[in-house]
Amino acid sequence: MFKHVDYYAGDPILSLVETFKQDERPNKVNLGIGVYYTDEGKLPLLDCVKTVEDEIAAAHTPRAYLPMEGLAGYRKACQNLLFGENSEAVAAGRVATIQTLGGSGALKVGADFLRKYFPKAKVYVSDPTWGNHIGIFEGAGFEVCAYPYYSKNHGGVRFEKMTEFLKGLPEHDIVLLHPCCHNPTGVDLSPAQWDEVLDIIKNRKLIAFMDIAYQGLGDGLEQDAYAIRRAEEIGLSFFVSNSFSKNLSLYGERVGGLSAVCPDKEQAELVYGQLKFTVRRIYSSPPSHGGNVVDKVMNTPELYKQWTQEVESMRQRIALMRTQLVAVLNEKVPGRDFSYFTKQRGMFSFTGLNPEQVDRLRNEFAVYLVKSGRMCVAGLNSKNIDYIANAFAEVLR
Ligand code: KET
Repeated sequence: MFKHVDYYAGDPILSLVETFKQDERPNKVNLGIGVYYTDEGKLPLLDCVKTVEDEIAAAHTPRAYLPMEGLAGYRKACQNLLFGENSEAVAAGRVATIQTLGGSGALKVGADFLRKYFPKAKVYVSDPTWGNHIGIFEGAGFEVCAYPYYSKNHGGVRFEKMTEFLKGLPEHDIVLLHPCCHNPTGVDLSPAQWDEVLDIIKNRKLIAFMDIAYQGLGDGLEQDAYAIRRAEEIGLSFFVSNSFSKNLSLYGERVGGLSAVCPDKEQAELVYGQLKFTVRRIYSSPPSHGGNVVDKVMNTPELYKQWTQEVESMRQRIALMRTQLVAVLNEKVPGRDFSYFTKQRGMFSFTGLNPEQVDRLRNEFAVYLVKSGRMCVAGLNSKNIDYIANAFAEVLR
């Protein structure tokens, strides 16, 4: 019956987690998947989350279905975080937001919606991008192509090539953008560059799809939303997918959101209806536990404040690891410029290591990176940083 089924070789990021688990070497370090670990190398459960979960457990609430669109307080919280408390678009009812199954679920619902209403569009992702961007949009039936982004030569953005390319795209093609903490490179656009890119998107009538999975871990919660706020300000209609997996450390709860900024309230209502319909036809409604946790943390002033502090300390720890890594590498591998590690933002860094060097790190040192040379900086800590820098120095020699 199933002989014709294609073999699935596994996902390059997720498979690495499994291989890592089976590795018995005591000094092993997982710098593969985009997960934040504490300085003790542990996956944190945030204090604000603990407080809410204690309350939820004590209340022994029955588990009703959530509505297709998720919890109202949750959706409001997504809007506040992304567009700011004083957003004109939100106040005007022009933003349709739903709670989704993580950032991935948001991408999928958005992709299915766009495929239905813009069937002729092509999707453009940055070269390179998170692998599953391609998977999710191809899975929705789109042809996915790439726009120039990262330069291997200078480690920055090929900005002229990028803007030239975008200027050549036809109306209503879809451009996937990372508002902050670009995955996998860690190389972001500056605010001035965003202004230019968003103007092109507006003039060419392209559809921006902004995927923000690391808000708060780049330059701060507000700063990281620059591109989104600017897009609203210049009157774009666009999509935003967001994730609480990383900034609330709620990976397994599948907590994300999808927002569509529309030209007016009437269109937002139409889009909102179709987003709900899309959800109904895929998984019906989002999960309630994670939804309730996010809702309570975001809508209780003391907990919200505590959360912003907890995100800020994660952000600062990542930044500190970047500085320390550069300091150790400068000492161990003199004459090479490692400053790119501190220029990059967020959880990831493109190390510049080639696939053979990545293999050597794993085989000889039990240090796991994604084949592309992407490293999750949030896996570094004060105890393993010397070991890792040494291992890097060895394979770079
Ligand atoms: N967008 C981006 C840019 C992203 O890096 C991830 C996850 C997601 C969306 C998905 O978020 P979630 O809320 O978990 O559905 N990236 C990490 C994990 C993964 O590959 O699934 C990673 O790149 O390691």
